[in-house]
Amino acid sequence: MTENTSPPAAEMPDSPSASTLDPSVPKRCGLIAIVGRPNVGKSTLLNALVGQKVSITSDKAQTTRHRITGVRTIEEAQFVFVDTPGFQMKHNAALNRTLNRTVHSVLGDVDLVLYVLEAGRFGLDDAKVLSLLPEDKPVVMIANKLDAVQRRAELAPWLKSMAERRNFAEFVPLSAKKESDVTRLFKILKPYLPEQGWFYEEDALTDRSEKFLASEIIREKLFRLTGDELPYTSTVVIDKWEDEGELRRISASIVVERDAHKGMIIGSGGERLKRIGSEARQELEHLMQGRVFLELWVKVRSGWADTEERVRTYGYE
Ligand SMILES: Nc1nc2c(ncn2[C@@H]2O[C@H](COP(=O)(O)OP(=O)(O)OP(=O)(O)O)[C@@H](O)[C@H]2O)c(=O)[nH]1
Ligand SMILES: [Mg+2]
Repeated sequence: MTENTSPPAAEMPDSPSASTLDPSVPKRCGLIAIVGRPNVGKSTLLNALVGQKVSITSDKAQTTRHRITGVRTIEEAQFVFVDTPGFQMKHNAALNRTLNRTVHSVLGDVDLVLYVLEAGRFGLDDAKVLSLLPEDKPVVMIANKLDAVQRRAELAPWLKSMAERRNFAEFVPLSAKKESDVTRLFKILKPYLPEQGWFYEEDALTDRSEKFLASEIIREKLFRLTGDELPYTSTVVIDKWEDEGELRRISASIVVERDAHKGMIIGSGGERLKRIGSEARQELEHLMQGRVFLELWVKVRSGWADTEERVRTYGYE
């Protein structure tokens, strides 16, 4: 269940400061959406592209719940990637409607779409996502998890069949976990960025706050350390955040729908909750480069994912 959490930093030259850029080369900047069904590796790819973890990942479907922006500036080009929740059709609760709306609203604004699949697989859920992609935008097909493909020879006919489904701008089989693949992807994407000024500072990584990242990191540990028995509707809310010099005092609640779920998270003798807290604290200390005191609570709020109002209260746009 534990996974390597640090993404490979893409092997790109350090971006020169703006003042050293050749002024005769125009700046480029573009919005690139990352879409696909749940669990294909969208967030893993985003983190690899940014060179730092900005979006949480797990082997459970529907890990990502928000639109998350990750930024990478290389020489004159600023890539603004938008990670999205895996498009979901199975359930129809308010949470899912909200997640799907997020995907739709992202697609309206972007210059380019990365449509992520698992290499060699194209199911109904992948087809549904494909049918949502706008006709008038270039779409790059990413066949991810190439490292997991046993029979490479079968990939060529699969790619050919994919080419018949839509006029894709590019086909890129890769592994989001392989540094050289990620470097190659930047070169492929750069020509699609429009010539225009940058939207973010040169060293920006994300538009999300530390507080948001903290709640997400706790949710990641929760997802990774509980089995499939924990419904995906559990969420995390930061109740208190105090900076005392180098020390951060954070108090957070894990919100679940049933008493039984509360027991699963706490575990026997409180062991599981302790482990979630301690793994989250270590990662937060690494992210914030300072000591963190983390207090975790578990609360039951039945039906929170079923009403749109509650979903909004918990920070889903
Ligand atoms: N073998 C292999 N596994 C990968 C690769 N990329 C991602 N994964 C794994 O696939 C699982 C899902 O990754 P995520 O990045 O969370 O997937 P996602 O598409 O963002 O999922 P949702 O947010 O739920 O829509 C995790 O267990 C990753 O470690 C890859 O290139 N190779
Ligand atoms: Mg994700």
